[in-house]
Amino acid sequence: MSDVAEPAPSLARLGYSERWKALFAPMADDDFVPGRVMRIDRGIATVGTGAAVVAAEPAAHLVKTTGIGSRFAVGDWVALAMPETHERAIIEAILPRTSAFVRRQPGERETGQVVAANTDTIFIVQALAPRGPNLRRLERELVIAWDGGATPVVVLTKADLVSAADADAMREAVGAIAHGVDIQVVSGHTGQNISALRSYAEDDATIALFGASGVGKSTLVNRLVGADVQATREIRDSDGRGRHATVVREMIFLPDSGVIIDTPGMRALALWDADDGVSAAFPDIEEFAHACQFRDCTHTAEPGCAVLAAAETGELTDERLDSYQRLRKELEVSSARQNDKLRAEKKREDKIFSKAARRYWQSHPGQGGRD
Ligand SMILES: Nc1nc2c(ncn2[C@@H]2O[C@H](COP(=O)(O)OP(=O)(O)OP(=O)(O)O)[C@@H](O)[C@H]2O)c(=O)[nH]1
Ligand SMILES: [Mg+2]
Ligand SMILES: [Zn+2]
Repeated sequence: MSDVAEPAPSLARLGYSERWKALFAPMADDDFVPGRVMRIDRGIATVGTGAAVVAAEPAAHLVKTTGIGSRFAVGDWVALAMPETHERAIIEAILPRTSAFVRRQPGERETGQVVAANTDTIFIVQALAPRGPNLRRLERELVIAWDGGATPVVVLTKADLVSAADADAMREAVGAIAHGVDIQVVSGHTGQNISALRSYAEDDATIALFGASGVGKSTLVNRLVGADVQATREIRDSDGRGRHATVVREMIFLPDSGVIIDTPGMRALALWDADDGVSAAFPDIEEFAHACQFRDCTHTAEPGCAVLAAAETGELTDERLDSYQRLRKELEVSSARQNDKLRAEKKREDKIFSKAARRYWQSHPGQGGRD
């Protein structure tokens, strides 16, 4: 066993609540200790156990299992075995999550990827400058946040680069999309409104930051911490593209209470199984939909569709309906792909089975097999 860092944060500081205590209790007997994944680096987790901070790797049974419940993410609570003879601790189980930010695994169509787990609040960060918030991306980010069970907050940063009037106008445009969501206009450079962000960290809460590369996530972390703990991109690039400043997902402790998970900017943000998220992100459309004639109305061409009627009268804007339809369509396509994959797997299994069966009947003639 080797310790990675010191001093170790206490379990309370890591957010170990009654819930986690209760979930962990049945495992305490097996010489496991509870811990929280603070960082992941090339498949190796850095886990805080209260007593220590240790490097850990997943047990073989987790590696063999597919599905997002068996892939650990930053923010996960885990049961660790700490074999004396072993260089690293072993993650034996991942406790059931309260929330997860899941996107489709880039480069793979049929797998979800948990970007952060067990966060109370998600700061969806967008920059007010140079181009202003990307509303299409924001819709997608909101869907994923809602779907994963954490409360999204839209953080519009770099307010120092725009006039107050422009900031107001952009905030209003965002408000038209982000229904029922707090919107905070801040600056990582001047510190404007940072105290409002700090309030989400009360009671040892966990916050995660999401947003495109260069929007200013790590700069906000440094402001919240009050020190330059995270590297930020210092080279000025006018087109906002360029290298990622942050390369790993990592939990950072805020001064008085709470932790914040900084993440590298995500370019690809494809939806994964997020039906509930779409419903939650479009409460206005769900409201109209109650009055649709058909319960399974898709709001595309059905008679008696209350959503289309609302679009007709202008109660619902065309852009809003378009966004909704676009996201639904994307989910349909991705779930059809998942089904294809399941069908293919089933077919393969059937084939293996029928081959084995055929061999069996060949060697056991006259036992009721097909003839
Ligand atoms: N004027 C101004 N510049 C900012 C502000 N926040 C960040 N920046 C600048 O924007 C650039 C990117 O900031 P980062 O904090 O590194 O962005 P990031 O979102 O962490 O980027 P990745 O780690 O690549 O995902 C840096 O040059 C920052 O100095 C702000 O509030 N105002
Ligand atoms: Mg960063
Ligand atoms: Zn309808």
